[in-house]
Amino acid sequence: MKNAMDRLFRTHEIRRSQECAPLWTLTTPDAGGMDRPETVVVPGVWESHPALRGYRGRGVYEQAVSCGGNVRFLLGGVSFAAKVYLDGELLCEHYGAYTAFEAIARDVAPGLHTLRVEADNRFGEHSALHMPNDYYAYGGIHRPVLVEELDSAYIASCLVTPVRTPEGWRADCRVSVRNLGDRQTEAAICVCVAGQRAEKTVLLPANGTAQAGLSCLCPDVRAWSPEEPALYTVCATLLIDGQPADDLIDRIGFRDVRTEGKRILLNGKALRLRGFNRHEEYGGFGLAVPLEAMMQDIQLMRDMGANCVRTCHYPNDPRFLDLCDELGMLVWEESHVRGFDEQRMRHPLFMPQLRRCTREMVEQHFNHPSVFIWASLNECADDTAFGAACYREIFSLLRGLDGSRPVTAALLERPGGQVYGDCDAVSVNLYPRWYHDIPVRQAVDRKLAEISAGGGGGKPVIVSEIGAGAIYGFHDPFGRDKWSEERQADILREQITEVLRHPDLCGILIWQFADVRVDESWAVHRPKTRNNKGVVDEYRRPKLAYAVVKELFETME
Ligand code: ADA
Repeated sequence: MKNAMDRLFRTHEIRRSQECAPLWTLTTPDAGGMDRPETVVVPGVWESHPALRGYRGRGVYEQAVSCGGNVRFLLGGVSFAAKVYLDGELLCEHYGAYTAFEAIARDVAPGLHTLRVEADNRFGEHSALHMPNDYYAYGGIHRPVLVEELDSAYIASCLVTPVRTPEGWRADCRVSVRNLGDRQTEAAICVCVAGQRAEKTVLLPANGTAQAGLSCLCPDVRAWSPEEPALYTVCATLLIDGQPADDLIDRIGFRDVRTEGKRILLNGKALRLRGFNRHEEYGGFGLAVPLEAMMQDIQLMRDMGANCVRTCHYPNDPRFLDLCDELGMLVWEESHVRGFDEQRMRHPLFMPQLRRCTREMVEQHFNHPSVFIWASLNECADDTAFGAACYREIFSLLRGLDGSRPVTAALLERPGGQVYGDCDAVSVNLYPRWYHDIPVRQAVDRKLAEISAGGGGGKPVIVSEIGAGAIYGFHDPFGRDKWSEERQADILREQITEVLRHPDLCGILIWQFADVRVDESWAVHRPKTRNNKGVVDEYRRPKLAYAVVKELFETME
């Protein structure tokens, strides 16, 4: 085992937490799999292996781990359905590739044990969110796996809301502690934020969870902003019988976000969003983007003058969010769903699976100061009564989980939307000059009129997607045929110029940062089985549009 690398800083001083060693044995028992086990690297997706490029089935990962006592396995992301076993005994199941989950084994005899993780990327009725789509549903353990040895209780979460008061910033902490023991126990919770401390005694119910709210006034901290991304450490400690039993360390930033009229304000200052939609994918590594590549993506986006990234269409790796916190890159994060009509939204598992993904996203990524807005339900049926009710339910879930950030949804470019009035900021995906030939300004004004007529007038409006496709290396300087780099650059020039000069829009997110693999069922409209609207290709080689985006993002207000 090695030191945990699921975050980019140390998360425990007391809890024994380590990352599983990278080599696992992978067996692929279903049709199209390999006839014998192979050694693979975790985190990774099995599509990286030449024999498993298109494998859709189960992948059984095994590794011997040395542990004992109360053991918690924390799996950062398994795509997309998972079962976790220790020595053959099922510990837990989880659905959804993009959020972390835990598997707990109590009173494990100290020594070597077999950890087995079964990942499954087969589509079917059990899966309402993952389906053949305009991005690829990979298979495997694509984020780090931790092994933790716990005391009789542990800190499950510590969610911190920064609050601006007349006396300066205050950190409101909600700490959740889970008791693994059969007896009710008294414990003390202590939080330390930017050097300020607060403490509380709680009663932990037998085999249950207790919550405590603690606040620290932090008058001397600096605010977090894209220009000056000041970060502070928050450390929660659990004491049982006066002895340290567990801890949880995280990083926070002090800032507030709210909407006022047509603007989104961060620390009272209007945001002008210039950014990208980014799928979590890199060339041959699929969903398991190496840390260095995450960093390079942010550097490339910043090089083009971007200040914002949208994690389309699902929650991202917390290491990517750590980097955004660190570098002052604003993040729009959304729970996992893309482009469902009403029929799909009526799938009996749709709302339960979406609710769960949404809840996990907010609870796991609550403390990242870079996340300035929550979203969900990209391009679903916002034009029917049933669909609109789903939007409203998810918005109210988001607001209930976190009242400190605005909520939005990227809506389709079509009339009849019924939820403009329910969003804090209205977001629209527009493709003028690509899917249709209406001039950009006209398409934007038409949509703004619809938003106003549909109850969203006077709210901030974000162009959450806009873009055009180009195949890397295909040039047509004279004819400027579709799919040429020249045509994409032309279209992006008009799109960015018109959006950034429009007085009623507060920002633009280009679709998209990099080309991504799509499901084969999309290939007829997606040359090379890729969504080719990236400004860079899947290996981050810049297309001509790169220079256009850079020029406009750097020079236009
Ligand atoms: C949509 C969708 C994206 C992508 C894009 C496109 O708006 O949200 O996932 O499919 O269109 O390339 O057409």
